[in-house]
Amino acid sequence: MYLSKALQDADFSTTIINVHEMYCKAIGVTQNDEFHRTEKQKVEKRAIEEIQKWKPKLIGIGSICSAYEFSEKLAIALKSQSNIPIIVGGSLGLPLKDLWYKYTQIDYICESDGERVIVDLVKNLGNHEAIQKIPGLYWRTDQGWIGNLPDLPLDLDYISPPEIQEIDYEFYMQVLIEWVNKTLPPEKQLSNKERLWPVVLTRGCIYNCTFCFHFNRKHRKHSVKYIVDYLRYLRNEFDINVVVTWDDLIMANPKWFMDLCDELATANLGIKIFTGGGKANIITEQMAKKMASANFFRVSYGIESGSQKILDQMKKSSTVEDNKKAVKVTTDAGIFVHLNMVIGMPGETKDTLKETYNFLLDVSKENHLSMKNISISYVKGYPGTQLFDYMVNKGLVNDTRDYILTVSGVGYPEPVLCNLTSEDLKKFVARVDYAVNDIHLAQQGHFIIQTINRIVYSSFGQYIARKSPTILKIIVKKYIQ
Ligand code: B12
Ligand code: SF4
Repeated sequence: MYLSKALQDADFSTTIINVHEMYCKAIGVTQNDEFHRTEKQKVEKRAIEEIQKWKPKLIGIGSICSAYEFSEKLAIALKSQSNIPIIVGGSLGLPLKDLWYKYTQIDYICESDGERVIVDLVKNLGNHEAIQKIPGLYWRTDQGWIGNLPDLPLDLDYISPPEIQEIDYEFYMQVLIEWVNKTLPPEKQLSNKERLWPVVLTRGCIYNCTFCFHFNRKHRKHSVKYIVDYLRYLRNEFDINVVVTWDDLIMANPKWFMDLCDELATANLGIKIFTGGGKANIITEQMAKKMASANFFRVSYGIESGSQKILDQMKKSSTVEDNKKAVKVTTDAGIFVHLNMVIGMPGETKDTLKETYNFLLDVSKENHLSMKNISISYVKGYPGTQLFDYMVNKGLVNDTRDYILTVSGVGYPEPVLCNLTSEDLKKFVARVDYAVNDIHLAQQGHFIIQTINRIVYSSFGQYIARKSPTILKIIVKKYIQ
């Protein structure tokens, strides 16, 4: 949508084929099921046909590495029909450049912001010399990719906000509400009458965590005025009353961020903000209070681990104490806090897991958290990250394409990167689930449900779970979660 707007501003016409929306409309929001494979393939065939019918001057493909399988298929199908130039961008592009080179005939890869790159490219199609001067663009040669360093202005206001009516936004809002609600407890969930839209206020991150992908280590931002004006526009024109921010690290520049909070509080736009991108070593009591007065109602932090050894190994630049403080100041400010945890990093042991277990129990007790505040992922190395390079060096990935086509999501422990087994990791998650629920139910005075929770996680409950997992799932869903 950003790229389309930039091209339209430069007087080119564009069409967005939103394959994600097509999947959602055909099969619903959860599309990972094997069961849906045939339906997905039908959608993909339709998407390819639509693009071929349209015969554009340039085709751009953007997504993340998990969409490589279809994107490769798409690029091959399109190139087999015509020689329309194709450019790939986002984290789907550069981290997978070797696969794009070997398995497809795509012409260009964009590194970082695409707004200027795509406009310059379209303007200069056919003029090879001019194309080779575009910052942030890679082009195919017989020797491989050659490219120019990107031009990354720290002030993002040169970028026009996307036109939300370019896609079926009413439908997309419902998809997003469903996604957001999965992360909130019942009393905080959004009704389907609410109007939610994603926004990007800053781009990039200054940190260097081993499992996270970035093109560079810069943090770039819009001005406070740009953001307030844009949110006002969304409120007035589309009645948006909730926004979700997709920034990597929203609070990287504390002064700018607190100024933004002050302006939003003064503007009083009637918009609630759901955000990720919290950083435990940056948040302070004062910042959390300002966030609350600016109507931030949920913030998540990459807490990751209760073990300092693992935090250091991840290059997280935060301490266990920072993490405790972040949860406390956020909760005290009346904002729903979300803790993203990741287990199974190289070096994870029973002892480091025990530290994480104790950490989660302590913060849950102190701040009255439930499992709705906590999500535990199994670590995954994606191309472009230090963790992925580690996996390649250790021989855990032999062929990047095979890996990317088969790697599971963060809800599955395999491949295991530490000396524990996938069963150890799964048991850890179950233990945290049980213990945090147990504390929460007692704190809420729900003693009968607490007893059910205890039975479910007792040896007897686990025996039933093995015999009939569906019954257990129903009990957990109905009474405990
Ligand atoms: C929102 C988000 C999600 C949402 C997506 C919701 C949705 N409906 O789209 C959810 C929570 C579902 C999600 C899930 C996952 N995500 Co995610 N997600 C993000 C996030 C925070 C924002 C993406 C975004 O829209 N950014 C805003 C746009 C404007 O920026 P952009 O995409 O970079 O695009 C610009 C440039 O890259 C370039 N560009 C992009 N595309 C194109 C195309 C062309 C042709 C051109 C020229 C340029 C271009 O121009 C754009 C404008 O300047 C990013 C981190 C980030 N802040 O970018 C991670 C990120 C994309 N996610 C990531 C990952 C790993 C995942 C998961 C795989 C995690 C997991 N293991 O489960 C899953 C995958 C889900 C799936 N089914 O595939 C990684 C991807 C790493 C990689 N190497 O690909 C990222 C980069 C986080 C990180 N720093 O590591 N994610
Ligand atoms: S995990 Fe968070 S802090 Fe670390 S590099 Fe990624 S966005 Fe930055």
